[in-house]
Amino acid sequence: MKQYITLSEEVRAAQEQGKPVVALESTIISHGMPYPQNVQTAREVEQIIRDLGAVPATIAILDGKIKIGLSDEELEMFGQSTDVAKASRRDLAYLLATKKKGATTVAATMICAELAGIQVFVTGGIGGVHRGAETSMDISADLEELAQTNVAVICAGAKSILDLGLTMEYLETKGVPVMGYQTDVLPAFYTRSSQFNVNFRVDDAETIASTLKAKWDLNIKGGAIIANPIPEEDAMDEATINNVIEQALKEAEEQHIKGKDVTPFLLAKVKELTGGKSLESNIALVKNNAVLGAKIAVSLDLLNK
Ligand code: PSU
Ligand code: MN
Repeated sequence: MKQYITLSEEVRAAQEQGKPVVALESTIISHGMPYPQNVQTAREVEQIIRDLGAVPATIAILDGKIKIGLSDEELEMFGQSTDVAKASRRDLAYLLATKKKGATTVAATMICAELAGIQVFVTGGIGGVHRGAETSMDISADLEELAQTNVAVICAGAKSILDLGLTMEYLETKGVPVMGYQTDVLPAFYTRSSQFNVNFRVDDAETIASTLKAKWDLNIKGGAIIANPIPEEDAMDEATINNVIEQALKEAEEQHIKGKDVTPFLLAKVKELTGGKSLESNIALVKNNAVLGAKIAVSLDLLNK
C-alpha cells in the first residue's frame, strides 16, 4: 500500500512528532473555484490551520501517487491545469495506475486521509442527493463514503442545488451523525439556515472531538458531518441565491449535463449568475471551516494521547 502514498515533508514531520493534521480536498481547487482565487484560497486555508497549531495536508493524485500534502508549485499546478480529472472513489485506482492527475472529491479525500491516518478533513460543501434523484438517481458517492470511512468532515452544510431533505434522510439511513456547530438547523452553504434540523447541536470543538472519539473507540465505522454555518456577514440573501440556483438547475437540464459534470457546472453557473458574489461567500466559508477543523483536530489529538 505504501508504494502509492507520498507524504509531504511537513506532514511526515507532523506525524512523526505526533502533531494534529487536517486533510483538505483538491476538487474544490481544480473544479470548484476559478483561478487564481482557488490557489490563493488554498494557501490561506493552509495558513489558518498552521496558525491554530495543526498541519494542513491538501490531498491529490499525481505521478501514480496519492500525495498527502502538496508543495506550493503543486497547488499552483492543480489550480491552473485544465487536464486534472475529478477523482472520486471509483477513479482512484485508474488514475494511480495510469499516472494521471486527479483532484480528489470529498469521497476520495476521505479514503486517502484514512489511509494516511488523518481523522479530520475540512472542506466547503459536500455532495448529496440531487434534486430529482428519484428519477436521475444522482446521489453523490460522498454519502456512501461518509457511511464507511472514519473521517470527520467539516463543511458549511450542503447547497440547495441538492435536495437537503433527501440528503438528511440518506445520511440517517447510513447512520452518519450530522452535528451542527452552534446551530440547531442545517446550514445551506451560502446561507446560515435551511428548513431541516441537524441531529445534534454542539457548541464547542472539544465536545465534537469527544463524540468522534467515542464513535471510533466503539468501532462504529463511518464518518461524521460537522456543519458550520457561514459567518453572518458573508452569507447571501436567501431569495436571491434560491432564484439563481433554480436558474442554474434549469440550464443544467436544458444542456443535458450529467454525472460528475453536474456539480462543477452548477457551481460555475451560480458564480456567473451572482456576478462573483457566491465565490466570495464560498471562500469565506471555507476559511471559517478551517478554523473549526483545526480546533477539532487539536482537541482530538489531545484526547488520543
Ligand atoms: N460542493 C461545493 N464545492 C465543491 C464540491 C461540492 O460547494 O467543490 C465538490 C466536492 O469535491 C464534492 C464534489 O465531493 O463536488 C461532489 O461531486 P458529486 O456531486 O459529483 O459527487
Ligand atoms: Mn453525481
